[in-house]
Amino acid sequence: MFKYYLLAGIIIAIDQLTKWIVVRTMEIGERIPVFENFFYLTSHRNSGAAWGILEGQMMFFYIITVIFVIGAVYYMEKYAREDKLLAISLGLVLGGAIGNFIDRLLHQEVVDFFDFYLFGYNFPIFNVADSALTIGVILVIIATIFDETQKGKTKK
Ligand code: KNH
Repeated sequence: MFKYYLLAGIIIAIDQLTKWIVVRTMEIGERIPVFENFFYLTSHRNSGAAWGILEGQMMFFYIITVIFVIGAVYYMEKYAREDKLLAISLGLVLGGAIGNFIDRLLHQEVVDFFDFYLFGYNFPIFNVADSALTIGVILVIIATIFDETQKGKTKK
């Protein structure tokens, strides 16, 4: 059980460390090309959620994040023993949500720096916490679907 909280803790540490390095070494708006026309490190701030939606609605983000965290812990305590994949994905969601929560609590905005141009489209700049959240949510969906199919088979 504990190792999934450790995973969340590692995500939070990596997220906060990378954000700290970006804040300390880059000006806002500064861009470092990693792979020309594909991947840049751009120092960016976002006081909203994905695509800058709900800009500045910090109280909303605090409430939603607390719900995400409580939900993740509840399901981790409930299901982690029999479902490793679900536990790992909940650890990712937990780490990601807390990572952005720390930024919102301290600075009322989130530090972003992964800047990808996919087929000419500039995907919103994101950070380690967003990556953990997105991968975690996708894995939760996969784990849930997989469990449903497993239950379906054993029922017959
Ligand atoms: C991120 C997005 C697609 C779509 C949402 C759902 C809102 C709750 C609080 C959080 C939210 C979920 C949680 C209010 C970046 C704990 C950039 C965002 C998403 C999700 C739609 C900034 C994250 C671009 C603040 C998943 C966003 C992006 C957040 C969730 C892609 C398929 C991430 C990833 C990897 N981050 O949610 O500026 O816009 O860092 O913190 O937002 O608000 O791509």
